[in-house]
Amino acid sequence: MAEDRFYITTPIYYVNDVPHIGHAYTTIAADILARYNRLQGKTVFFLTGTDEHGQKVEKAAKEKGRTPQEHADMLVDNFKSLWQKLNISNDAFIRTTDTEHVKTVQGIIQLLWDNGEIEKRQYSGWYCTPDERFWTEKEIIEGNCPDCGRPVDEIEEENYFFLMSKYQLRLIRHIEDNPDFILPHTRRNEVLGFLKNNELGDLCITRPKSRLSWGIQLPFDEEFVTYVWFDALLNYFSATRYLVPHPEQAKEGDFWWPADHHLIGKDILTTHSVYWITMLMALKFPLPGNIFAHGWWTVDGKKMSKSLGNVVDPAEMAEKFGIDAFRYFLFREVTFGLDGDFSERALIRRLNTELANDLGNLLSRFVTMVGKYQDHQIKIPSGDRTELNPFAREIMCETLPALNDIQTEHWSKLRFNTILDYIWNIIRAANNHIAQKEPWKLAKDNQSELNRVLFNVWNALRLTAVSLYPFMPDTCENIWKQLGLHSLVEETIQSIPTTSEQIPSVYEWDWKPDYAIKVSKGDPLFPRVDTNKRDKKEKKAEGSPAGKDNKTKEAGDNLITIHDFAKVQLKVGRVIDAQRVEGSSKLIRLQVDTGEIRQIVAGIGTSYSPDDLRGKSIIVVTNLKPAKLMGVESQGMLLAATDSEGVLSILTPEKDVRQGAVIR
Ligand code: ME8
Repeated sequence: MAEDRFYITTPIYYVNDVPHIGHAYTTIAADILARYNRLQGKTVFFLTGTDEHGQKVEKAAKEKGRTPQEHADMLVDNFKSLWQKLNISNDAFIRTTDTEHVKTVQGIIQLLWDNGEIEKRQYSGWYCTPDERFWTEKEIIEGNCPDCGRPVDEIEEENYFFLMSKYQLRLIRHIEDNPDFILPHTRRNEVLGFLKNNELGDLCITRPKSRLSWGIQLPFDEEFVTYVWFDALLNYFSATRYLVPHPEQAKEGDFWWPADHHLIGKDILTTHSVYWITMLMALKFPLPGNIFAHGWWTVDGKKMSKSLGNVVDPAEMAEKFGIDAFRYFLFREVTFGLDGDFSERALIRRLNTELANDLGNLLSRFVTMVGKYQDHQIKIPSGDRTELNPFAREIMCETLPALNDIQTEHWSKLRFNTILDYIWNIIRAANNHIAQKEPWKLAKDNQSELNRVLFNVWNALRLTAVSLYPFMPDTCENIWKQLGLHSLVEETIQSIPTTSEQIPSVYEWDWKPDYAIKVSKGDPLFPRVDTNKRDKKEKKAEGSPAGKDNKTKEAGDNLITIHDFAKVQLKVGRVIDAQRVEGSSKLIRLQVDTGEIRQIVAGIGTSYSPDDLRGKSIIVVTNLKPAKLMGVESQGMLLAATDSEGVLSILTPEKDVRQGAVIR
């Protein structure tokens, strides 16, 4: 991969889905990385798009009396306009119905056919129409799809198969040799566990036209089309042939291929880490640098679904709270990689405290003071160029290097909320500095110290703006302007050192533009949301008397009473036996003695092996309704903590306690 270019992708979303916060999440994450890399002076290609072939689009179009193409043409704007509203800086938007994409897919499938990587076979399997996926007899659960739980149909037909199975060992080796190839590491372990415990099959990549015509026709057999996964995954490559900033570079070898990161949700990890990578191996194309599978958003603790009516519209959130507050919340609230729960209340809490109080107030107080005490001028203290004062030293020698230094790997491992933590250290340090130094007192009798303090805060705000820009681009340009500067992006890029000259970087303490700096007040960055007013409004809407129990509500929606807690029966159990559930890298079946023997199926297989568990004392919820996981009954649940990398740690009593002991 060329050092000076950066290629990032999102999944191409099903065109007939209504875009929601899940789609926005992946796309904003890609936008953050694209903007960060542009600020580093790299040439960036940021690709998103829509997946338009397949049965679901064909069926929906028919129901509406349209051709599939007309249907896709109408729906694609839902995504394009949302990305505009959310300030997404994608360089290209690919549609799998683009003529050039279709041609590339046909060229590639022909190549694989010519090289003996594809075979025609009689096939029978269990087909899940909503997921457009075949399952084997072993995989289905009581006649239902193991993924979505809906009924599957048995289908027998001739089809073309990509001979994926022969790449199984090579794939395992590649993942083992490249520890960061799949991130977070828990997902990598899941894929490795799956590949090591299961025999990889070959991949059915076609449908007979008689059953599905809305796909890409095979160049060597007009009775068949290829669609969804084979067609869709190839978008990442085909875009580098016709949508890149400089297509001529695509022709000269591989300037744009492979991608640095494929960002996806955890739902499509197998298709990317197994199907896609083995396809690339068969094509002898270089492999991408990383596949990052992030976690899943629920809403107020529930899965988002049209039937529950809880699908969150990102455009509505951005309108209500501001684009940047919404973007910030998504990456501040949850470690990228883990699952998260969305609620407006949590967003408002962060908006009011971290954005309006910590950052917004800091800027507004600072700008007011510079106006009042220094006639809007920033005066650079003479000594500061050679020797940093203690405040500057802390930021320049500790916080910023940790934030920017690629050695810390925060950016390359997509640790967004760790990065935000560092940035907030700068903001808090600046707020403390003002509180300690009391510039309003210095203004009376110590002009030179006042200059220094205000210069310190100016710099802290300036460094905050450049560092925070990828997350909140408009807000940071606004801060930059209020600080008396012209253009954050242009001035940052201009200040990047070239090999021959040493131009001071904007990340340095003594950076200043070559024009007079005039600090000027703008609109407040983040107007506070009045939670009392909002609660009253909500209560009114619910028809209940307003204002009565606002206080308890403020304290947290998640509070439960002691009676609620008493409903949960917790006991100490001893693990008598543990075995992996066949076909799953995550699930372990435990026999646990809690005074009686019960079977528990726990999703801990990526953090523990069965051997680690035998003989262990654990805490078990014993009055949970039994549930089936991959067809195996679980009579309870064990308790475990998750760290920021998603690694689990099972809770165990501090002293030796008999099995069956009640926890209260
Ligand atoms: O799977 N939480 O498209 P898709 C977090 N066309 N992310 C979510 C989410 C949620 N609740 N819901 C959706 C497809 N996503 C294929 C992809 S790629 C070659 C083909 C995000 O419209 C997440 O990125 O179902 C997930 O992987 C993607 O949307 C699935 O989008």
